[in-house]
Amino acid sequence: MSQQGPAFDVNAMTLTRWVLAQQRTAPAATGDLTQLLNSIQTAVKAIQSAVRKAGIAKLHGISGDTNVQGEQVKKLDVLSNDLFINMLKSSFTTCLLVSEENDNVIQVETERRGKYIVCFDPLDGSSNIDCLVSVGSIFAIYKKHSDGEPSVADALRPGRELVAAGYALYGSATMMVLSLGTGRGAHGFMYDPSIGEFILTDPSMKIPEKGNIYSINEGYAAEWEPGLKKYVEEKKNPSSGKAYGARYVGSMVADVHRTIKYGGIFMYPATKSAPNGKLRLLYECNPMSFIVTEAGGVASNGTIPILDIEPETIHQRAPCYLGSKKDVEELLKHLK
Ligand code: P6P
Repeated sequence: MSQQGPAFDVNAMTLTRWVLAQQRTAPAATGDLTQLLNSIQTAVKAIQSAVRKAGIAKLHGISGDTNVQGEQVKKLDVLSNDLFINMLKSSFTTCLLVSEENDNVIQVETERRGKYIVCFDPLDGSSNIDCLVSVGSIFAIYKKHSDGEPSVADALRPGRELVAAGYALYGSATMMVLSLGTGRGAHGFMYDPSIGEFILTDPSMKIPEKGNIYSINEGYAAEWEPGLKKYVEEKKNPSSGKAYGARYVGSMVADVHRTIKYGGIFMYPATKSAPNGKLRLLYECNPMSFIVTEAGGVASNGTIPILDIEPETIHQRAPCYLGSKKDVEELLKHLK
């Protein structure tokens, strides 16, 4: 009698398989980006394992250091940053790294260099770790076009020039969402711990054209510009139709992923005390805006598309309004 076990997909579309198949569709592809994405996948698998057992493994708690943002760096932050740096360097495909945790750019040693620049936030939302709220990793990949030694200028490029971007969400499940370039769509892969692989579950993700959720930290409302105050008030007390729901996790990856799945708008605005907002352009706003745009949404700093901003410094901040096309366009009409 045959064993009736759970259905096992012997032909699962894993992230590794999918990236390899995508490589075959790009005639000039050398396989370096495939190698780079697999190294990021390895870092994410290790981080998700650490995040899931942090409380037991005593990885929570303050490591006693502070990062370039002046924030207390928790042990998981340090571990995640080390994983990204080590896996990226050992992929032999990168020449320059920008991390949320490092003051300056990280030059990859000559003998391990490749043609890509990676900007990343290894563990975004880390202030939520100790209370077990979802956190994430975010990455943005440029190809080096300049000759000679890699320099910070190779990273200070608008998000439009990204060749790939993505995030990992360590939530009720672990998911990676990835885009391999402008016009290539955004695709979601759920982690299956039973086989240790990411499985394609959300091909060609599409954000609803309009949603009914707004996401913003209302604790700063007193510092918002008048147009934003008016917009949020209208979401709560509309002149017609139903009020929007409010959702705010305080982890950008969780808030943006929900916005892609359900629609609506995520906002981290400029305020009087933070005239450029809080979120970092290179490794938060750009990659998340790239993914939202590939999913059919809109991402703006209130004046221009975020992907058109010309970066000046590696840790610069940008106001961020992103989500469903109709919701973001309605907000932009309210801003001065
Ligand atoms: P606030 C997390 O620290 C983070 O960088 C983003 O993930 C998140 O969207 C934002 O800051 C939350 O900031 O000021 O609302 O706590």
